[in-house]
Amino acid sequence: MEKTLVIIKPSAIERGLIGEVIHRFERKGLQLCGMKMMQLSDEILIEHYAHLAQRTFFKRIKDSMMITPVIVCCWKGLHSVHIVRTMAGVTNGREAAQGTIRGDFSVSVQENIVHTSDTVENAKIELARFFNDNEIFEFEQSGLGFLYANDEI
Ligand code: FUP
Repeated sequence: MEKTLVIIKPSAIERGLIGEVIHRFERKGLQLCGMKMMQLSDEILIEHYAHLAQRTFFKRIKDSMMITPVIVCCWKGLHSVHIVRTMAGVTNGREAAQGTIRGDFSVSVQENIVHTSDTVENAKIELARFFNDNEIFEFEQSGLGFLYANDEI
């Protein structure tokens, strides 16, 4: 099963939305298999946002990610990368659909509550960036028979 990274950003920490975000993925049926609070550094953000390094807003987004500690989570499930990204909504909170995390809680492009991995390949790279191997836990998710059909997993 796939694993994907969610970063609960300072915009969520400051606004008391940590539980709300976790609750949504939990209720969906994904398995939380790693979670920790950490203070991000310039170094890790330069790596994480390398695809935006040439953009004028690069420093602004890096700074916004260091205002408070963040919470990094690993969510596991069939097609979890796609599911989590869809539940987050599009980048701009003003355009994100109602019912998505960004659509329900953000009115901003930058202050958009969560980061979610965009592809399976990037999820692996990003999980390795934010977690040590011993911080991701492999354990059986109870009630799998009520989450999936036999031939789905
Ligand atoms: P996403 O995958 O939805 O998190 O979006 P990106 O990786 O493209 O962007 C990373 C972060 O940069 C976003 F969360 C917000 C910020 N950003 C801006 O502030 N302005 C932009 O035009 C694009 C992204």
